[in-house]
Amino acid sequence: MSDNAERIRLFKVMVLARTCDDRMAKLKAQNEVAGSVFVGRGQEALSGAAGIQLRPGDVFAPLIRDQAGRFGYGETPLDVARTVLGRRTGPMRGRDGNVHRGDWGAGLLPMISHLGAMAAPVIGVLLSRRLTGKQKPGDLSVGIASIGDGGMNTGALHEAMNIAAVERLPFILLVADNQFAYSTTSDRTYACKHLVDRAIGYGVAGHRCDGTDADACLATVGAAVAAARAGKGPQLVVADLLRLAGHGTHDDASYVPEDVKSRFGDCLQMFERSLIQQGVLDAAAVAAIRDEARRQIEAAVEQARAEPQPEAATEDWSARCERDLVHVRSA
Ligand SMILES: Cc1ncc(C[n+]2csc(CCOP(=O)(O)OP(=O)(O)O)c2C)c(N)n1
Repeated sequence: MSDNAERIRLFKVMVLARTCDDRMAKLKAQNEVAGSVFVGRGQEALSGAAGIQLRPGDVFAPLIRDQAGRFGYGETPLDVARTVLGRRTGPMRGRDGNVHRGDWGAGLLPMISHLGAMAAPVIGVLLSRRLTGKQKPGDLSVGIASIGDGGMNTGALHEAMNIAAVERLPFILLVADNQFAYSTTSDRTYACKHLVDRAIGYGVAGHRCDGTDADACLATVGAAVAAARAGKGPQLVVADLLRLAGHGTHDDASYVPEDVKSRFGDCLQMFERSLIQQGVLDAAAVAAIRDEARRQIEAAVEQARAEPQPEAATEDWSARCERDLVHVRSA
């Protein structure tokens, strides 16, 4: 089992993500958000375990359910609030859909699409690092791309996995198999027994874990990251879980049958219970973590609300602006 400091770090990131997601969903319900809001309820353990095991110099391409991973990797609540509320002070300067945010300089790639588009950019960064002599053998910087079970069936994803395997890049594909591709059930999405079996076909290492068990996620993602860093090539991690919400706030997930719901617990509740039962945290410590998360998210929302939205007539609409280019030059 991971050490308790790491477990507490993961728990804090999960609480912060859940608090943030709930707050953004409420802002949407209050009509303060243009576009939809997507939440990662039920997927925080896997996502957070990935985010906290990356280090500066690594690359992370999160998807729409990865607030926990984003926070674990260093995204701030203020960047979230500014983007969701469309403020020009945000990382995408208020010009982009609220999940399409990132920071190239920090190795946090802005999402192009939820459907398989992010593996290739991560692999491209890793390959360029090798070709420009920036990798240290035996202690490689690694890249993680998140994907859902639906996205696993897109052409771009297969091409990216193939070249990652051929080049033996330090790439980890993190698959949240949440039983549904939007509302399509897994038996209508793929025919192999389990998605981890595809590792054999790609020629990469495969790992499987219970995505509702935070300790299992820490151990499994940790092993995959360590193997990639050591030069053992791409790693496929598939976690079994259920998203405990709709695809986005516009979807009530009424297509999820009760018997499926009863098979999967809430990773955050279960982790809290086991940390308390094992004496790692007590009820007062948990309450303090929750209060601190609420304080941080409220402060970010209040600050973002007071800031300006972009001015269509005067905004620089070019894809990259001077601020982005400064990051790239210094990378
Ligand atoms: C290129 C592209 N094709 C189709 C869509 C529409 N779409 C959005 S999410 C989704 C299914 C995603 O399934 P999965 O990866 O399992 O994620 P989940 O929402 O279930 O977590 C589809 C078909 C899209 N966003 N982009």
